Amino acid sequence: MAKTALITGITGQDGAYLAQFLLERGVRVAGLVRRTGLSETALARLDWLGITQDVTLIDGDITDLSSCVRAVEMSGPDEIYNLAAQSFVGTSFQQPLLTANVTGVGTLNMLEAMRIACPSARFYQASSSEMFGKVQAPRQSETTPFYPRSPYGAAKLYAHWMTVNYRESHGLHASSGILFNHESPLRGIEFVTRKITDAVARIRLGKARHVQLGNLDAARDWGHARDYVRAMWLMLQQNDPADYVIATGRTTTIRQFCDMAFSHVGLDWREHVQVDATLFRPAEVNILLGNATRAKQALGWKPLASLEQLVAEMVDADLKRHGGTYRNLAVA
Ligand code: NDP
Ligand code: GDR
Repeated sequence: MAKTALITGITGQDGAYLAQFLLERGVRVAGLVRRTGLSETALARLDWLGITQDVTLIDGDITDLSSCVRAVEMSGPDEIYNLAAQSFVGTSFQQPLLTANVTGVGTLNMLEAMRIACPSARFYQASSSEMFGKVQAPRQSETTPFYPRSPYGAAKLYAHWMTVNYRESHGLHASSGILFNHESPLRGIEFVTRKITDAVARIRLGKARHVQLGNLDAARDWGHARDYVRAMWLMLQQNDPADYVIATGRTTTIRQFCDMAFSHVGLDWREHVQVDATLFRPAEVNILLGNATRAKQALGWKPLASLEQLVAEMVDADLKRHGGTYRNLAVA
């Protein structure tokens, strides 16, 4: 019998890749989608992957418990992937209550919906390396103490502990993936990697000259979203629920990322990147570096894409979006 999965946040980067991954394995996929998320632009990622017609979309909002219960009842899932969130750290400083409601309490709504309507399903929570924030160890693993530095990080920490609590007090098969940053051509334009690769494409094609960025010294452990959704699925295939760090074990500054992305099309980043102090965050997460040993040993998971491949794929996709390819240009 084919399994059924319910994905909240199916219109986001990870939701789209996860839906594709599950469909390829014969899993039926349903997604909780906000009414505004049913517009053509909101479905762009599913369209990009060519799978919009292959998934069942259920109208609802994660901040509304009745929507969550209804989505679980309608789809009857074997697996629930809770990816919906206000996921942009910068916005969480300006909209802390909305972030708490969506990213924090929204998770509790989904856990309650599962406990009430489908307690034998398996639950995945999209936890985040932002929970480590002001890092308490040079490499962060499942045992590193948390120290969130933003309303987003604090909301994710609440959701993380509620997931652990529902596992321990209600016996739910609920796992939490503490995922470090992961990117792709489907990354939202507000996040720094995509902002850079989009700018590289526009500058290369003569449509722009500069890009304004904030803190270039921050460092992140960046992987490819396609590798990370595989880890989510692996967690739910285990007999016992648990928490896992998913990371590459390599950290890179924003400055170095700029160098890689601009060099990919033969440009010098120093001629095009301008620092704008207004883009600095009120409290910064300076460096993240994950230790995914548990996932490697227990799940057999490891990242397949290198950062170099990721950067090249993102820049090439943005060149295509803006109507050109680097190799077609007489600038090489
Ligand atoms: P995105 O921002 O791309 O996607 C977020 C999704 O949540 C969208 O589908 C959005 O729908 C949906 N959503 C937002 N608010 C609501 C709501 N009130 N009700 C229902 N759906 C809602 O995030 P990613 O795909 O990058 O990340 C997926 C999850 O993983 C998020 O929870 C994120 O916080 C977490 N995470 C991400 C990491 C990363 O590096 N990408 C790392 C660690 C954790 P809409 O299209 O309508 O806006
Ligand atoms: P992050 O991702 O906050 O790590 O959260 P983001 O790409 O927004 O920032 C990474 C780092 O880059 C610095 N930075 C800038 N960031 C943005 N967005 N725009 C800029 O112009 C800019 N200049 C410098 C930031 O200060 C920061 O240090 C992502 C999200 O996907 C979360 O949902 C997820 O939980 C974490 O990754 C892990």
